[in-house]
Amino acid sequence: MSDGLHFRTCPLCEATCGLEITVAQGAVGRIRGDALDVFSKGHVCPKGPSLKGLHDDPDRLRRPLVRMGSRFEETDWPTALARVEAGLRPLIRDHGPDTVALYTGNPWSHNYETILYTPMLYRALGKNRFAAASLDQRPREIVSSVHFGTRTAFPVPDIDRTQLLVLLGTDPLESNGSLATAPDWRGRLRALRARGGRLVVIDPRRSATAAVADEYLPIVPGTDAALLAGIAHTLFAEGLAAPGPVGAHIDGMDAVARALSAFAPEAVAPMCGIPAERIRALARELAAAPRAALHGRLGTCLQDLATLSSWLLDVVNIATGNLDRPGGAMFARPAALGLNTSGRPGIGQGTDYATFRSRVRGLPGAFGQLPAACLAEEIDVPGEGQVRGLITIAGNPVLSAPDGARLARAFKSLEFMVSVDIYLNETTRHADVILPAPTALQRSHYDVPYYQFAVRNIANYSPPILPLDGLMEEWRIFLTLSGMLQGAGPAPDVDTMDEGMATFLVRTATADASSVVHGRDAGELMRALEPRRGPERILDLGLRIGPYGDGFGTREGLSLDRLIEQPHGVDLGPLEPRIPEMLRTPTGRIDLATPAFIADLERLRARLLETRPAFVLIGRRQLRSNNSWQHNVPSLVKGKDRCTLQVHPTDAARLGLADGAEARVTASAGSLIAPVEVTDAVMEGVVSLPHGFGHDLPGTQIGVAARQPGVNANLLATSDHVDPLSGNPHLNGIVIEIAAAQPGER
Ligand SMILES: Nc1nc2c(c(=O)[nH]1)N[C@H]1C(S)=C(S)[C@@H](COP(=O)(O)OP(=O)(O)OC[C@H]3O[C@@H](n4cnc5c(=O)[nH]c(N)nc54)[C@H](O)[C@@H]3O)O[C@H]1N2
Ligand SMILES: Nc1nc2c(c(=O)[nH]1)N[C@H]1C(S)=C(S)[C@@H](COP(=O)(O)OP(=O)(O)OC[C@H]3O[C@@H](n4cnc5c(=O)[nH]c(N)nc54)[C@H](O)[C@@H]3O)O[C@H]1N2
Ligand code: SF4
Ligand SMILES: [Mo]
Repeated sequence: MSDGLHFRTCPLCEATCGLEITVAQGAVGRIRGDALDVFSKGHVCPKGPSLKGLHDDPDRLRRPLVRMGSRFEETDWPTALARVEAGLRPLIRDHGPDTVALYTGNPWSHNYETILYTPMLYRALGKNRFAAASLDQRPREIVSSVHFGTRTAFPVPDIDRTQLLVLLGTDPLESNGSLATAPDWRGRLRALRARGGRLVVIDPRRSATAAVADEYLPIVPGTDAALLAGIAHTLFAEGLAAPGPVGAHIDGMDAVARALSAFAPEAVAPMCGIPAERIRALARELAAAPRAALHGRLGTCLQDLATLSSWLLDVVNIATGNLDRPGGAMFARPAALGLNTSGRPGIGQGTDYATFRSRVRGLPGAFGQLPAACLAEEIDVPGEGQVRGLITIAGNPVLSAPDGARLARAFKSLEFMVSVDIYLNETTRHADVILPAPTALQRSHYDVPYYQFAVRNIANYSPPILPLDGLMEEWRIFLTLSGMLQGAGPAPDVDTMDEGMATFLVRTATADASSVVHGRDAGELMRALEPRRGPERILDLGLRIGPYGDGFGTREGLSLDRLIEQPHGVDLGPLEPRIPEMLRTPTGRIDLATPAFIADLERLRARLLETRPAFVLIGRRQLRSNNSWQHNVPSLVKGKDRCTLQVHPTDAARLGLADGAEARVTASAGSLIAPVEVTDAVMEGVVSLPHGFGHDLPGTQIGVAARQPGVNANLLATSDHVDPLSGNPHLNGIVIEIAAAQPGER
């Protein structure tokens, strides 16, 4: 933590770019791409350098806030924590652990402190644990847990070696990629085409990525399962299904082929809007390509056929022989493998899908969490087990989840709410106490989750570069909350809890017959990890017992000390085949014919006959934005209004909507007015509005964002409309009506 040049991984999105940061007189100077970073080689997007603006933002919280009537007042940590304990502990004591809910948001996953210490917090709570994952990749996690036995075993498109890349519902040139960690998608896609490969993008919107593709296929929102069923049908019907070497580890292919018999391209084409000949040809191209990868992301996950779509993505990658082959869809081998701090299957690992359900609607839980779509009703519907207290960590569900207005009312009705966040925003304004988190520059960093689905195997550790300035590390906040909820008072002995967790993990490793440290003395290993504490000690353990680790002196290999010597990261090479070694299913095999997925084909079949609504709404991401929370940095929001409603010219003409005019958009859940952007990038009958805006709510402290507030797209989304298998909300393809707004209507 000194003046000079520092190198660290940007934690803002999944791409893990290396940054070069100048610090002078204790303040952040210039931030630019680290040209020597082994993975990103200097690439950054505009958000990386904005870490300076985020850190220096005068609106950012630097001291705990406690509610005094309708206002907040700054206070010291002991006072704030005592208030939290006095608010939450009696609720648990009197009503049981289900009465306090937890919501963890997206930045939670970009912070190894919060990830590694979540199981300790989970231990203090009941079943009402929610996460942004259930507004995102939950369907993919469910399919991965069923097929591969691990929730986070995501088949990653091997974009650096493939010859045919088909992207479905993902726009990496704006989002920088998802569940396929790769800095510089633009450069990698250019390289794909330069080596004679092809890029096909399937999206209802001619996205930035579609604009650089060899072929763009518009698809009706919410119909990916139909398209994928048509592709898979062709593969089976034409005898093209050939899984290759992984076939020896797969069961149920024939049953899947039979189950798909009703989904010939001619049957699915009217629903998805892609001609039957093109669907059939795409199936043949995928089968014939020497190396091909089909990658589906957010567009396929936020719809009511999402789990079915995720399942069919695997079916197609497997049937075309591309699962686990170089240039196909592969699995990373993360260096800190085995960092399952829960110490038991279920959280992070395993197949604990639908083993418990939500109180009000009976939606299925997964991996120790319930769908965020039922958070509001768990608070506002009275009865035994009702939620009365809430902890939010790095989340802004009032803007990011469906039914935001109902959520806001529900939060207001809570007996006690505490938020761990860096801003006083749309969600945290409802808290009784806000505990400020350090910024990315004030903590160490290692991408525990994202290296699990990187397109190369990479390890890169970043030390903190700025002091905590009186803030509390988030792992200490987690342990404090965990202890106080379990009755240890407002200031639990966090160091002893941490010692207990590390000892437990070391003992688990020494007892594991497959571990490199099996049979070793746990005390000796604990001493070898001295003097580290907190997430750094756990990371050192994970690296040393991981696949490239030094095994605590038994071989040459990685340790945290070795990573610290390599500030630009360590490149552990391209992805390598991992089946069957990585399979963690009870049978050690991949069963493709899961009854719940096959049964869900009935819903798709019924849908094939429905008429398409006149207008549906989808979202979009924008390079200079990040969900709801980076709109307070002037360098990112300058320029034109980005929260526009994109409408196709033909629709605009029919509706009498001019570019820049205001349109009223109405759905069953609500109504809003947004400025129109006429563009043929969207399909006819499809309009697009980005999410994460709507910063005009009272009681926040995000002055820059409030001056360009935009509208909250999720006011049009209802939490009632979900994918029944995952509980994910249907946010892409919301049925809407649209009309010119009357003058003065806003
Ligand atoms: N309509 C529609 N809705 C969507 C989506 C969509 O595509 N369309 N996308 C969905 C997806 S993929 C996701 S992941 C969710 C995201 O949903 P959320 O995670 O609930 O929303 P974010 O906007 O990411 O909110 C992040 C919060 O973390 C705070 N924060 C930032 N950095 C830190 C930190 O270091 N520590 C702490 N403690 N707090 C921090 C921010 O101030 C903010 O309050 O939204 C979902 N909602
Ligand atoms: N700049 C920026 N980067 C981000 C984020 C951000 O908010 N801003 N958020 C981060 C997060 S939390 C995530 S999860 C990732 C997500 O990363 P991506 O999965 O790449 O997400 P999007 O860019 O929203 O791309 C989704 C695409 O799906 C399309 N789409 C909508 N409906 C459908 C449909 O029914 N079918 C198909 N086939 N396509 C559809 C949309 O038009 C859009 O182009 O991005 C991360 N990176
Ligand atoms: S793409 Fe941008 S936000 Fe994502 S890691 Fe790189 S610099 Fe950070
Ligand atoms: Mo996300």
